[in-house]
Amino acid sequence: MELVVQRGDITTVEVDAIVNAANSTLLGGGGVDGAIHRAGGPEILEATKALRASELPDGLPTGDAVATTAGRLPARWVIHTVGPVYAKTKDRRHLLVSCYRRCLEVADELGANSVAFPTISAGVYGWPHDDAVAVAVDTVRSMALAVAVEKVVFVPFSETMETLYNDQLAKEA
Ligand code: AR6
Repeated sequence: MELVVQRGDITTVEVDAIVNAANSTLLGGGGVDGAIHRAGGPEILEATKALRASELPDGLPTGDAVATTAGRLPARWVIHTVGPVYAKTKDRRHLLVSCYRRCLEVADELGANSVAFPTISAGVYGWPHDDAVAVAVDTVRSMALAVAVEKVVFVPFSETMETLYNDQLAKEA
């Protein structure tokens, strides 16, 4: 599996599937979720509403992932996942690990060869940036032989985040 870092707006990345850091309702929000729905158009919301009306009446649990169309985006699919809200007093790291695992499993089931990830939970959900990046890189690396996905693109939104990814990737696996 090839791992690359490409700073910028994830909605413009040309991969088979982009990951959305959504919330359990799957009905949209701010941050990267808002950007994906704006750029992808109403088809994505129609698809998430259909999921809510069928297999996910209570919403998507934290740590899980589900795919929809990507609407007008260059990608073919959006894989929605729900990161944990950071809380110093509770260890929710396993849920953040689960987001990356489940996204790659869903991508594998879809037959997606390339997947782009934003830094899940690192915005509104308050996860410390260095640890959010460590979970992202280490979990994806740990899945490299378990899935057929050939390329993962990490998409930091800022230069400081980009540096964190490059530093983490430079560490021994
Ligand atoms: N491309 C790449 N990364 C982005 C983009 C973009 N277009 N926009 C923001 N980021 P967040 P969360 C970065 O808050 O913490 C939503 O309202 C951002 O700088 O989008 O998992 C959902 O509906 C940060 O590093 O997601 C949920 O309610 C990272 O993406 C809640 O926010 C994640 O920030 C989820 O919070």
